[in-house]
Amino acid sequence: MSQTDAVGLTPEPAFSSPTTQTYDASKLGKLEGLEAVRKKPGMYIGGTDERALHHCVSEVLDNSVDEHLAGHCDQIEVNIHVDGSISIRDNGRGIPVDMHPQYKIPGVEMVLTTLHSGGKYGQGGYKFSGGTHGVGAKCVNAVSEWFEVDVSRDGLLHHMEFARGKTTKKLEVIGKSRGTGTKITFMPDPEIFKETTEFKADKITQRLRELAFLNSGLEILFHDERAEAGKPDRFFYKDGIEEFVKQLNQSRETLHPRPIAFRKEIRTQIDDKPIEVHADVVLQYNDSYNDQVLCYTNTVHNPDGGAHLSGFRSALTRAINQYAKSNNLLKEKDPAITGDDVREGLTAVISVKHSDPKFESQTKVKLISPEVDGIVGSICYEGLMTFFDANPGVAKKIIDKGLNASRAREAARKAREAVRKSALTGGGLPGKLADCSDRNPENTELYIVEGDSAGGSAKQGRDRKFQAILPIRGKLINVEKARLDKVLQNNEIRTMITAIGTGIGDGEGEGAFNLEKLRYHKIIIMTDADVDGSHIRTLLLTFFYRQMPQLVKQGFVYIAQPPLYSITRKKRTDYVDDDLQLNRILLHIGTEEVKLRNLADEREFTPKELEEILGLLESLDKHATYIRRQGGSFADYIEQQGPKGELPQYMVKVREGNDETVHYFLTNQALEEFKAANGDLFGLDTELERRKDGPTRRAAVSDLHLESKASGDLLAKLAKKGLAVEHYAAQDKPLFELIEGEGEKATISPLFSIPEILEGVKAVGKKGIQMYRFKGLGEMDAKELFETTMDPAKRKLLRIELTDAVEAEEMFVRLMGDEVEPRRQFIEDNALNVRNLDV
Ligand code: 0RA
Repeated sequence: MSQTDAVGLTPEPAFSSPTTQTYDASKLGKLEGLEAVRKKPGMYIGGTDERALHHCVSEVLDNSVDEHLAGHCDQIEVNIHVDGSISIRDNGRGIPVDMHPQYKIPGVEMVLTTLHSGGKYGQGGYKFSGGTHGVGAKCVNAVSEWFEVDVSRDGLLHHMEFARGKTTKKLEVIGKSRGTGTKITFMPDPEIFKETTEFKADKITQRLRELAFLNSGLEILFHDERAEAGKPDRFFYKDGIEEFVKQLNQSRETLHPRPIAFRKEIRTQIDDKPIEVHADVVLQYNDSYNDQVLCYTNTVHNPDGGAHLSGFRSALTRAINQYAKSNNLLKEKDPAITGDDVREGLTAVISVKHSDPKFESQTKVKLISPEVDGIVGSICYEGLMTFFDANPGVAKKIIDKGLNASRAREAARKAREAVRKSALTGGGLPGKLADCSDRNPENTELYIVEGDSAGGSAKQGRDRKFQAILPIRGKLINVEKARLDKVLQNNEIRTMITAIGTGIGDGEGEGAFNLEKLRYHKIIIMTDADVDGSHIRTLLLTFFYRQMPQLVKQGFVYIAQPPLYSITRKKRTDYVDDDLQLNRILLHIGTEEVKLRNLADEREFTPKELEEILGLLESLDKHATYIRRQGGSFADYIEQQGPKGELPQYMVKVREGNDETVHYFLTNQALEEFKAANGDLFGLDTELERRKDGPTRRAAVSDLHLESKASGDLLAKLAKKGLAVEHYAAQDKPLFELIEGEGEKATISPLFSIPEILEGVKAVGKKGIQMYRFKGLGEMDAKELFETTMDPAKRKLLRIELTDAVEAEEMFVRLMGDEVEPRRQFIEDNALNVRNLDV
C-alpha cells in the first residue's frame, strides 16, 4: 500500500511484457473476411454517424496504447491530413510481418484483414487491454475507402495497402528503418459514413489528452495539417491522473493545494484464475457545490461507474464520518454526513487496470467485477485515514464542508418544495409564457428567447399550434457559483422550471425531477450572436446540465442557429450559416455569371464543365496549401513529375545558416540515396525527431506520399478536361479567358495560370451581391425570424449532445468560473463560441 502525496508520486512504471501464452492451432478459428463489418457496421463500430467515425480513431489508438501498457511504446503521433485521412503512429514493437505458419500470409495482413480472435497475432497476449482484443484495427480497415500500414521492424520499413478491407498491395519492403513501430493511415469510407467523414480535431485531442493523463509517461503528439501550420500539440503528463485532477480543478479554488493520491497493485485469484489489478485514485476538494468523479478501466471511461465507484464512495463516507467522530468534530445535534454531503466540491479520478475486467455490457459503461469494490474501497479508506491523521487542518476543512452541505441540502429541499407548491397553487403557467395549443409534448417545442424584443418577434412569427415562446430578460443567476436554494429564488429560473414541467434535482419524492412531466420534447435556446448572447446561452446550458441533466443527456435541449449573413441578389435573399458556405455560394454565383474559354483551342467550357473544374481546383488547392506550409512550392513540386506522371513522395528542406534549399524525391529509394550521400543531415525522419536541435546544417523530411497520390489523381482529371499540368505555374502568354456578360458589353480578363481560374470566378461572384452580417435576433422581423430560425422545414437546430462528462465539465467550469484567463482561452480555442462572437 503506498499512499503518496501528490508531489512525491513517482511516474508510473512501464508494465512488464505480456504474459506468455502458448499459441497452438486449436486456438485459431476459421478465417473470416471483413464483409460482415461492412454489412453491419453498428455491431462492430457502433454505427455510421460522426461518433462512430471518431470511434474508429480510438480503436486504432487503443492498439498503440496496448503496446504502451505492455511496456513497449512511449510515443504516439496522430496526424489529420489535408485530404481528410488520418494517421496514427507508435513506436511499439511493430505488427509482426513474418509468415503465419498455417495460413501462409504475413502476420500484419492477418491482423488487419481477418476476424479471428485470440491466437498468434491476435494480440491475445496483452496483460491489460483497453481495445476490443485487437478487432479494432481490422474493423477500421473494413470501413475505410483506403487503409495503409507501415511497419518498422528488423531494420526494415514494410508497407501494405488495403481498400474497404481487401488487400490491394501485398506486403513489401520499401526502405530501411531505425527502431520499431507501426503507422496506420486511413480514409473513412463515405459509403459507410453517410453523415460525415470529417474528423473533428477537438474530439480527437480530447481523447488524446485523456489517454495521456491515464498513461503517465506516454507522449502523444497531435497535428491537424488541415489547419494553420504550427507546432503539434503535445500531451505528456509525468504525474498522470494527478495532473488530470489538477486540470479539472484549475479554474476553481481548492480546499487543499495538493491532490490526495493512492495506488496499489494486487495479484490475486478469482475462481482459481490468477488476476492482476492496479488501482489508482486521486482526489481534491474545491469550493464549488458539485462533484465530479471520473472512472476508467484499462483507459476506457465508464460513465456509469460500477464497482470502483461504489468502493470509492463508501470508503469516503466511512472515512470522513469515522475521523469526525473519533476527533470530536461532530456535535450532538449535527446530522450524520451522508454520501451526497461528502461529495460536494469533490473532484476525483479513479483508474483501474485489470487483467480480466467484466462489464455490464459491450459498451463498457459500467464495471461489474465484484473484487474491485473491495480493492478500491480498502486502499481509499486506509489512505484517507492516514492522510487525515497527517493533515488535520485539511481534514477539518473537508468535514466542515460536508456539514455545510448537509445543512444546505435541507434548505434546498424546502426551496424546491416551495417552487413546486407555487407552480401548483399559483395558477399554473407563468404569464410571460406564450404557450402552444397542442398538448402532446412529442409534437411541441419551447423557445427560450433572450430579450423582450426578440421574444415579441418570436411570438408573432411562430406557429402557435406547436411552438411556445418564453422570453427571458437580462443576466441569469450563475448556477455554477450559487447554491441551489439561492438559484431557486431567482424569478427567471422559477419561470423556466414551471414552463418545462419536470421539476429539478436528482433526489426522489415530490418536486424532484420527473421526465414524464416534460411539457415539450424540444427545449430550444435562442440567443443573439454576440458575447452577451453566448454568455446567456452558456448560463442556460449550465443550469440544464446541473439541474436537469437527463434533459441534456437524452437530447431534448437544442440551440437555435440564426444565420450569419444574408445575401441579396436580383431581389432574391438567401441566408448563409458560415464562411465555408459563403465561399461555396460565391463560387456558385460566379459560375453562373462567367464563361471560361481555353485559348489553346478557342473552345468555351460548358457551365457543367466549369463547375467540375472549380471543384477539382478547390481540392487541389488544399494539397498546394499543405506543401506551401511545409516550406515547398506547389509549382516546383509539380515540375518534378516523373516519367509516368508520378509526383514526388518526399520533400527535404535543407537549411544552412540563412540559406534554404528544397529537394523533391519520387521514391523512398531516391530519398535513401540522398540520405546516404548527406549523412550529416539525417537521423531526422520523423516529426518527433525533426524538432530536436541538430548540427548547423539541418534537414527536414516531409512525407508527401498522400499528396503525391491525391494531387496526381486531380491533375490527371484536370488534364482530361484540357488543363495541362505545366500550366499550373504562371505563363508568359495568357492561357484562358474569363468572359463576363454577353456580346458587346462583355468584359474579358486574361488568365495566365490554372489557379487564377478559381480566384477569378470568386471575384466575379462577389460583385453581383449585397451582403449583410446579422448582429442580433432583434434585427430580424417576425417573418424573417420564423423563416430563418424557427421554421422546421428550413431551420438548423444544434442538438446538445453530452457524450463526454469531461468535455461538459470543462466547458461549464471554464465559462462560468471566476477566473478570466481560462475563460478567454477557452473561448478562443472553441470555434463554436468564436462563431458567435461579434467581430
Ligand atoms: C499483434 C502482435 C503483436 C503486436 C501487435 C499485433 C501490434 C498491433 C498494433 C497496432 C497498432 N500498433 C500496433 N503495435 C503492435 C506482438 C508483436 C511481438 O510479439 O513482437
